Amino acid sequence: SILMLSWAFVYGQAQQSVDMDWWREGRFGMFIHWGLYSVAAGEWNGKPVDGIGEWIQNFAKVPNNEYEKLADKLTLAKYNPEEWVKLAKQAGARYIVFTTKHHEGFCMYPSEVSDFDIERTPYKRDPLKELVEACRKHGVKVGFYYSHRQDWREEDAAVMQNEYDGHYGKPKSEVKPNLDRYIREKALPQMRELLTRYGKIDLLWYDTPFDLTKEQSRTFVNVVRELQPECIVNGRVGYNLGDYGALGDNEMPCSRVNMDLEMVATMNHTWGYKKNDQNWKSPKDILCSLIECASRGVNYMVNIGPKEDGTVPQPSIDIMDFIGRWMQKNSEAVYGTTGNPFNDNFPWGYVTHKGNVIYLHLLREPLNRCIALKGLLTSITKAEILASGKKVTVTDQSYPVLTVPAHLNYDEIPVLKLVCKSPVRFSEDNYM
Ligand code: H79
Repeated sequence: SILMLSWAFVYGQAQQSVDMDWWREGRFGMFIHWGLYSVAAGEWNGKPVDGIGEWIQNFAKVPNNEYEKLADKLTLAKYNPEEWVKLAKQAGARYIVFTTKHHEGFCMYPSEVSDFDIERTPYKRDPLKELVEACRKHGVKVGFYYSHRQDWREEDAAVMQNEYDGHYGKPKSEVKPNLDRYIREKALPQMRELLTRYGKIDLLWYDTPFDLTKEQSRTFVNVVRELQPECIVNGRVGYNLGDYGALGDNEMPCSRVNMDLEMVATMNHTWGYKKNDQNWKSPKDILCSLIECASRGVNYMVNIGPKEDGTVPQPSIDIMDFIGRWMQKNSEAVYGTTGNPFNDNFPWGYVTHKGNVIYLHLLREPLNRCIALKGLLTSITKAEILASGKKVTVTDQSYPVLTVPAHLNYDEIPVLKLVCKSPVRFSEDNYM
């Protein structure tokens, strides 16, 4: 679509100077948004504030000297990063990306560069260090989100259409941003902290490059290359300089793509926790999105927004558990696959494949329980339901026709696994 292309251009196509294998193989990640906005939880002065929760300071026009008081109430009282990592891992997610600093400017780790950091909270340790250790312990890759262009604490990183009078304690018209100063004296020094203190970091996730110059974006790539040469950089660093492209938030491509892309998605309508957003997508919807992404050849990173004490909202846990139960039996139809090799989309669901194997993910019963695979240039040697091993009938006409068993439970999204004689190839024209 035009929208997808535009995001791909803005946010960057893959440069691939680093090894992308684990990221491509993994296909599935878990995003964590946690900051002062988690304390506000979508309300200001007792009133609900519309819009994504991590933007609440901006939407409710809260001056910095009021907003910072939230730090007292970020208790982390039940913070146990191993539980987060286990939540990701049992669902089958292979990587976690954590907000070290979002647009609000608050550092979720002790920073020497700014005192607007975790040391203002009652928590007296470094939660970032503890999260990284938990990820390593459980073999989950770890990524850092860092808002490199927007930092609402800094006059020099103002995004003028968004800031408002009183934000910095003076009129907006008196703010003369010097973005280079912010980058030199805050953002890059903080990047150095993040990239030198925590051992190996697998992914750096920048956001909203907006009006950065190409040189400025390049410095954010370079600091990663210098300090962590194996670390993947996401596309939102700007100017096609990342290792993979990006879609918009919650944006799904509508056909297979032949570049490295990642969809980031919310489970409700916010990234940061909002107590008044109970508009959750269903577990099946989220699982379908993961599968749809895989069928487009795209990674899927789904977000959780923990509360200020570190607990994860129950609907998010339920969603991750639901995905985990499916992945336990069907993960080979996701990991290491590439997208739908057919020219078609299908009314019954999605297709992934790798090597000699095709996976048909069945969201609903095919018409007459029949699936015709027109244009397949190899023959099928084995066809079964992946989770149960139940055999599926294949009749060869000029193309294979499968008859799926009666009474499959489509709420469980059964996967039909087709082993072929040779690597899967399709005719350019399925209808000849
Ligand atoms: O961290 C999540 C979002 O907070 C962040 N990206 C994901 C992963 C993000 N920040 N900005 N954007 C995405 C672009 C969206 C900007 C908008 Fe707006 C916020 C559109 C409406 C609200 C800024 C303020 C532009 C118009 C009003």
